Amino acid sequence: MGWWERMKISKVLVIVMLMAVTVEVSMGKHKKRDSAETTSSEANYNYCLSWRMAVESNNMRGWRTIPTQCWRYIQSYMVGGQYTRDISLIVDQIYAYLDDSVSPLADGFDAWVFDVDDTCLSNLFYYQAKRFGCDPYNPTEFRLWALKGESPAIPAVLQLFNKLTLTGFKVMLITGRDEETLFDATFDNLTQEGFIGYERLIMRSPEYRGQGAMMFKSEMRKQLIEQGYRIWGNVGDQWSDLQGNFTGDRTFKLPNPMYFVP
Ligand SMILES: *[C@@H]1O[C@H](CO)[C@@H](O)[C@H](O)[C@H]1NC(C)=O
Ligand SMILES: CC(=O)N[C@H]1CO[C@H](CO)[C@@H](O)[C@@H]1O
Ligand SMILES: [Mg+2]
Repeated sequence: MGWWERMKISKVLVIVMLMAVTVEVSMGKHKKRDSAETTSSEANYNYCLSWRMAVESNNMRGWRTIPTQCWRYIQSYMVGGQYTRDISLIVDQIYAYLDDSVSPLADGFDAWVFDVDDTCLSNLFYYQAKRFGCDPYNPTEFRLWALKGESPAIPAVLQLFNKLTLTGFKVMLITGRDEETLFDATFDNLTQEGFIGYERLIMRSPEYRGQGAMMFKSEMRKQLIEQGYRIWGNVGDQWSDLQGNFTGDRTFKLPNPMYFVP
């Protein structure tokens, strides 16, 4: 082999080595970038999980929108199965409570209270278009949605509802929805979705317009108590459904990380 041939071989070797180094360096860069991305998406997930827990435990109040960075997290929570599993675990607790600790007197005054929106009927379709709560609450648009009456039942809650009505409980649906404009749509939608056989659908009549949900619902429950009802249980997706006066012997908070009703 002459010097010229050797030079050619070593040139090729050098080029191959350079290429290998280049590939390795760029792969290293990718690896670095991937792990940086993973870390930041993990951090985001962890933050949004903390945020949701703070909301559910009522440690965070008066919030108007979910953080934009949690849009996808809340979406995946709501439609990916965990929301449904959380509700079903809570409803199981209610069945256990009914079996172990409730002794209805069967005198026609054993009552149970449910909220309507995102307790009996799901507004998930509406909130899907609102980036799961990243967009601020818009009362006009929500009213239009409620008028359309396209809210499906939350299946585990409907099952519980049926068990309660069949075993003689007087089920009271108490909602902050406006009675004058939304009674028909709400009543029809509940009926179509299978909520049949309840005792009362209590809505916000004109004199209670503008009153906070906790005050309004407390007042409605007070009237039930004054009429002789015993409220064994109270189920809602907002803390304002469950706090205040005459809250019931036990309250059950369903998850709702999409909006906050004061
Ligand atoms: C609860 O009852 C007390 C005493 O009647 C009243 O002052 C208060 O405003 C009530 N709270 C609510 C949230 O209704
Ligand atoms: C989902 C569902 O059953 N929607 C119904 C609610 O009630 C209205 C009437 O007010 C029906 O048009 C919807 O189909
Ligand atoms: Mg509600």
